[in-house]
Amino acid sequence: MTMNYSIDPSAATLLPLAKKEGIATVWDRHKAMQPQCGFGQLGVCCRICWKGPCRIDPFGDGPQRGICGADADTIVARNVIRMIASGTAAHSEHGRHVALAMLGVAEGKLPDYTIRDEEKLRAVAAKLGLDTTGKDLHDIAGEVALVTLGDFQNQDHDKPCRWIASTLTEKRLERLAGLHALPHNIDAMVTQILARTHVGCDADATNLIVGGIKGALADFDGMCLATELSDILFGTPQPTVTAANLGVLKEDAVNIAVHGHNPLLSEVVCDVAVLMEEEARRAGAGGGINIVGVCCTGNEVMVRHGIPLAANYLSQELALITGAVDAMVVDVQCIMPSVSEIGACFHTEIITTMDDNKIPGATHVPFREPTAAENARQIVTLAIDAFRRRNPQRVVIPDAKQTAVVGFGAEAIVGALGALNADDPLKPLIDSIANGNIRGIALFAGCNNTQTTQDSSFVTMAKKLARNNVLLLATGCGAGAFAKHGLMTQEATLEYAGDSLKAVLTAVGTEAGLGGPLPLVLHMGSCVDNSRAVAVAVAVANRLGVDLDQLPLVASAPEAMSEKAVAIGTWSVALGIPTHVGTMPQITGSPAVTKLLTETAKELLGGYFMVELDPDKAADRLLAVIDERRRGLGI
Ligand code: CUV
Repeated sequence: MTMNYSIDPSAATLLPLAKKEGIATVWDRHKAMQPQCGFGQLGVCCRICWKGPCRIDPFGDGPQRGICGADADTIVARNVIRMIASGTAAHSEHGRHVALAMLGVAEGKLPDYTIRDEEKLRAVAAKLGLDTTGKDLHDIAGEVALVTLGDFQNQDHDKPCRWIASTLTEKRLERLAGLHALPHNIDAMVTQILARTHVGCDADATNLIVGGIKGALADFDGMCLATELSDILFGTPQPTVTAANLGVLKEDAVNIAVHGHNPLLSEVVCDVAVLMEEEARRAGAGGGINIVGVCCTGNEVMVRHGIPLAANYLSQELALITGAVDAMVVDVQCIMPSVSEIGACFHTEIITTMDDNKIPGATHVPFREPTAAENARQIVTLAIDAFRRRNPQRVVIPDAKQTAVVGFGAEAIVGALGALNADDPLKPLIDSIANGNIRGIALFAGCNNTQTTQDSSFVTMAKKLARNNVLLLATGCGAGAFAKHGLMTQEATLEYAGDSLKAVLTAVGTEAGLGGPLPLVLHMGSCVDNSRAVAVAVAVANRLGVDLDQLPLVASAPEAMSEKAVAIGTWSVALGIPTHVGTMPQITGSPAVTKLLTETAKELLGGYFMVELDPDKAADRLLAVIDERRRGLGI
């Protein structure tokens, strides 16, 4: 039975244990929820006002309009763009938080943070069109932060957000401007979606979806700025060797899991933990302090500092069931509220840190940037105290741990390629695509979802695409899946890559000093780091003088789940990228919206959604799209 839930070997060890101990996990709750509401699955349930809830009869026998008169198209469109608004809000709050921290650093108000990547700061300032001559580092940081915060404040509708305008290809910007889809202000886009979907407002499904696309592009803007400013503050990822899966927990160490999304907290916890090793040893932890990551916080510290990744989304509860996690420190997003209940079955401290993200039963340590190190010390102290209470009899750390070579941001990829051609780093990649050694590029993103076997679709699709010489990039819980299943190793390249892809990865990896091929899947970071993949694609498109919708580039979220994934998928489509979804999106109750997103979008934007639940068939469809794009380019 376990195998239907997950292909993760940790689940095979820990789910029977959970069952024996009577601990319910996400999979038990999924089962208890069956059958799930069919109206909700189709997206035709409206709860926007109190005359409802209303639902449209998908068989055509019952009501075809809600009480206000909204039909299935209106209801589905409103529901889906509200998801985009929430996803955009989530990512952009994260981005704002980082931008404000950077302003604080520039103003000398945040002693626990610093500028770790000066070169990147200068590159970002130049990209944003700032004149930095004669200015010192802090002044530049301050200007970059203010310009960035301008993307949350600009009221001039004719002036698009600065980050998006300085990131995309000219052709893409023109195309989006032509559709009135270029955002001018991130916050305004979220507000506008909520406003236009209020009862009695926008009822035109097409107009609503275009508004949603604009909102999703604001999400993209927020991601670009979150990623780039985080690199400036915490370092730009470079290839590093680490490990993944629950076997990274240590019996003899204080295990602290950092979980959530925003690096502002986790970075300081990592710094402080190093200084508190001795205290941990005094408490009996011979192995000191072992920080491990969960979800996208895990990805952030993994690609920047090689911190091992313990779990992706669906495995977060399993981490606790090992009985070996002393504290799980969480910030925002993708944290199951159930963690406090499961933590209470053990000695584990669940520590919330953000005042607007609390969980009943958890210990709250309010995290403030000006006192970051002090807050982190409190957190680590709680973890060490919990370690003293740990029951060694209940510790079951699965024998599941895979090596993972990670840290492939745009700079690292260009850097590795530069080892082959220092004067023109993109040339080896472009040549390999042109001569077919690399058939295309696929970006895997997105979550885990109980609607499908955990990690399975990611692994199945990646193996098939790699065999067909597709270069694979990954972020988010998809990256977590590949790391856990050993696909971010040089061995995986040798085993699974098609011959020509293997040759390219070997040439680049060897020249770049990795002592062998690049890993089969390149870990680019967290969900907000999807912007890194776009940066590479834009560089290639600009170099070729084409737009993004001409490149043999596809995206896939085989196990999508969150509202953030809806936002990301939608901007991916808006940027011209054919985007596969492997779980059923809640839109099919409206044939009009479904057609718009899966067919008409292709004419309007070049990108479009492809829904295919079978991973094997999905890989075939992506290969067909890649070939179609290749034909378009005449290669
Ligand atoms: Ni932001 S959004 S489950 S942690 S990828 Fe993971 Fe990634 Fe989805 Fe969440």
